[in-house]
Amino acid sequence: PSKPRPQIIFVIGGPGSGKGTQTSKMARHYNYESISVGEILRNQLLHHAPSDRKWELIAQIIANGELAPQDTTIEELKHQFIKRQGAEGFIVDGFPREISQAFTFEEQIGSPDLVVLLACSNQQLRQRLEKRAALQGRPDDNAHAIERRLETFKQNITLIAKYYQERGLIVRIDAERDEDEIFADIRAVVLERLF
Ligand code: UP5
Ligand code: MG
Repeated sequence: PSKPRPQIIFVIGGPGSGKGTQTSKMARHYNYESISVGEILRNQLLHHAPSDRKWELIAQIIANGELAPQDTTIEELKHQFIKRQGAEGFIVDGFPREISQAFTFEEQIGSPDLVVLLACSNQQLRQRLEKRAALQGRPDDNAHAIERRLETFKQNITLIAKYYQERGLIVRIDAERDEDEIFADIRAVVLERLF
């Protein structure tokens, strides 16, 4: 019998909502591959010379809290799926960021089986990112970029959530709690929906 196709779970939410934190927990727990589009883009920036115009522009976009060009994002994502083919499942952290990305992913890779939306107030998101900024300092964890990231998220989430809601794929999780409580809810949802 042919192998069932891999499960694809999207984890979306505002900046600082815990996408990275929960994606790592999920990938470990289910032995799925995790793919963080933001991290891939940040990594690429380190591997291209400052004279590379395309990546120089993307560095500016990210530092401003806006969205990288869709073609680049999808190409990077596709590359990761190909590189890790054979995985039983994928947890995708921080994608899609706009509705057209959702459509393109579906055309070129496939449909997600579940979309986890981590819901958190802007006030809580700001607090978490400011705290992280003081400790680590990601280039986009400054006051200006944080506000732009919040706005970019707000502009796009309504259509994305509506689209997956209509197809019964999205589950909204209260992400303003302890990491482990959130993860317990996610496990319950995954168990109910996918296993
Ligand atoms: N933390 C986590 N969970 C907590 C909890 N329950 N209670 C208290 N604290 C909690 O967590 C953020 C911080 O909060 C950490 O310090 C953590 O310990 C703490 P994290 O798990 O990192 O949250 P996450 O949602 O991953 O936050 P992140 O800052 O990574 O979100 P962004 O959406 O801003 O970042 P991302 O890397 O996804 O994207 C960065 C940029 O890349 C985008 O702005 C955009 O410019 C670009 N991009 C694209 O253009 N296209 C894409 O498709 C993806 C990215
Ligand atoms: Mg993250």
